[in-house]
Amino acid sequence: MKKPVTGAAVLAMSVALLAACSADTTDQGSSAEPSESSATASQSSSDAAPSPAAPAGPLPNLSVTTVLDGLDKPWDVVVAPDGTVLTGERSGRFVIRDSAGVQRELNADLGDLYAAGETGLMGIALATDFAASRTIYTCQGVRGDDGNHIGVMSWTVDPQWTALTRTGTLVDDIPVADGGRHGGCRILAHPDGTLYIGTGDTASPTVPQDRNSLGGKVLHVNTDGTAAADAPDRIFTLGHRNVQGLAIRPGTDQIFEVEQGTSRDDELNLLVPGGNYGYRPDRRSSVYDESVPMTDPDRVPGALPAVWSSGDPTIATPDVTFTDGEQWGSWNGAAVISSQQGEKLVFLALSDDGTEYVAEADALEGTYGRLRSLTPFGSDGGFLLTTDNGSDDQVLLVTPEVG
Ligand SMILES: [Ca+2]
Ligand SMILES: [Ca+2]
Repeated sequence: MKKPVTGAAVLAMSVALLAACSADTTDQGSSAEPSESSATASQSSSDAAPSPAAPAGPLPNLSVTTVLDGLDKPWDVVVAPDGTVLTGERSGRFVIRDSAGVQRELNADLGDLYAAGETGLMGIALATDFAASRTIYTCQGVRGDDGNHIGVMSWTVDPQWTALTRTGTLVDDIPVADGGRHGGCRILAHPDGTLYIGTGDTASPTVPQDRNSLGGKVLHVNTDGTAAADAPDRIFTLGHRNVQGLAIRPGTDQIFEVEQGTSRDDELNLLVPGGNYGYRPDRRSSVYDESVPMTDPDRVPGALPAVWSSGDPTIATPDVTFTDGEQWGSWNGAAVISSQQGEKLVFLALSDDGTEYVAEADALEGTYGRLRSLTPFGSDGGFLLTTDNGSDDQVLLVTPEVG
């Protein structure tokens, strides 16, 4: 697990990342303050942005209110322009809090949903043009005539928020394991209209490194399901274990991913087109070997190092978002990672280039049980958070207390 590093080390790290090398040789300072010694950095990194100072103060106190309750494993949550909050239970139910504040269920045909173990109704995203198109995307297990898979489909919702109507299928060939283990699956709707899709490796030894499988990948597709320009065969990045978090860092074009570690090393990764994130659990024939590292540069040459990892043991990290508002003070712009096993949020202040973290702080530890999904909410710098306890689960609104 890497510690916060100096500015010089951040520069060295960016060089290491560009060169696709392990970070193990990076000189790691003990101070979180930026260094003045960046003149020693190599020429290729001389125009890299300097690392920001670590946050000047402690994390603000958090205010938490309940938005939806009485739920059973709400997996994802989105907020529409009219203020409607939509969540979906993994077992197959859409629930909203409408703009009048009323909690109610939406009608939707989920008759072909494959819900088992970790798989079911998972990622939800509003289309970037939702206000005009009323289009919503889901990623979910699907029972098919030729076996089960995980699919990404489009729906429209009526203006009164009474029913979702399925309108198409974008992706129908993401693999799923019998029993649903490591099914992913997160959707990120990019402002440019394309979709990024984080998938799981189906607990299969060869899937993460197999370019003929959509498992253990981050996919990048257009809204008709075709490959985006930077994603041959739809594969944007590979070598992942179980991708359940995707987020754009505000004010940048940096896309971050979180994935679930084995018994250790949940990871936050900065995605680079074509990047291989180094999970290769096929050391023993036909065995899903989870004793391999989450990033294995020896067996996966060029494997990209994580920006942050949990170390040992895993805390189980299903999503990431970013603080976005002056209310967060010196923690504005930090990554926020949710934790199921650790029952907390982890805040990470990042270097400008996104390749390193410069400070870490925990919040809400042990307060709401297992925590799953994170979604930016509104103009007061808050975000929505779903719990993952299996009974009386909630969608919470978390905001920083000012002053
Ligand atoms: Ca990795
Ligand atoms: Ca999210």
